[in-house]
Amino acid sequence: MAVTQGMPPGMAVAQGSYGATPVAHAVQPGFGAPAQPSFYNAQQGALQQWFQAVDRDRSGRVSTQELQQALAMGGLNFSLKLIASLVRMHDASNDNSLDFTEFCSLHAYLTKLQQTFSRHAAGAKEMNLQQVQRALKELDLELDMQPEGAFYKTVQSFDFTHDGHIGCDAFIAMNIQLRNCHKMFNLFDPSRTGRITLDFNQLVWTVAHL
Ligand SMILES: [Ca+2]
Ligand SMILES: [Ca+2]
Repeated sequence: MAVTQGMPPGMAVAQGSYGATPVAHAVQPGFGAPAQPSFYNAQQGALQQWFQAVDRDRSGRVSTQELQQALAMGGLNFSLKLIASLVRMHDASNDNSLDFTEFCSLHAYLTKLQQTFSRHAAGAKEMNLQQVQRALKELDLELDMQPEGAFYKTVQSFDFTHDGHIGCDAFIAMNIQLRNCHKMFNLFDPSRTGRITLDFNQLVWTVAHL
């Protein structure tokens, strides 16, 4: 368990259950296609080398900026805000950077998302709405499917071309946001009632963590 955000305002006890999946050091099998090594299909030794290359200032830790550059090299162009969110998700030591173990955890997480995307996209570069729904379900993220419900609104917010299809980067970004929503919700719902009440400042605090 890695609650890295501290306690939500106005909450007596923070019992967030969301944390980085403890799969550090798992050697991920490559998933075909790319001939040149990428962030995803790197084996453990390659991952160590990658970590050292990413850690440009040789601090032994990967910063948000360093990670952004690394992911961009792997074809994932994310905003610094999203990267910071990704770092928080895997930053078990809570120092705003990733050591090698945390980096491996991040790698495992992104690999899982990428593999899920590839499987459901069935070779295409984008997924349609049905495929997104099935992929999210597989990742235990089931949302309200009504026309104006959470699922469609969320996908829409990542579907910048408004054609009902999203690519892998958008799928990953969506997952990060949904995971963070889950984490924040659980922080405000320690006894798991399935319902929370927020005042304005708590809402602002929550949004700042997404
Ligand atoms: Ca560094
Ligand atoms: Ca850390």
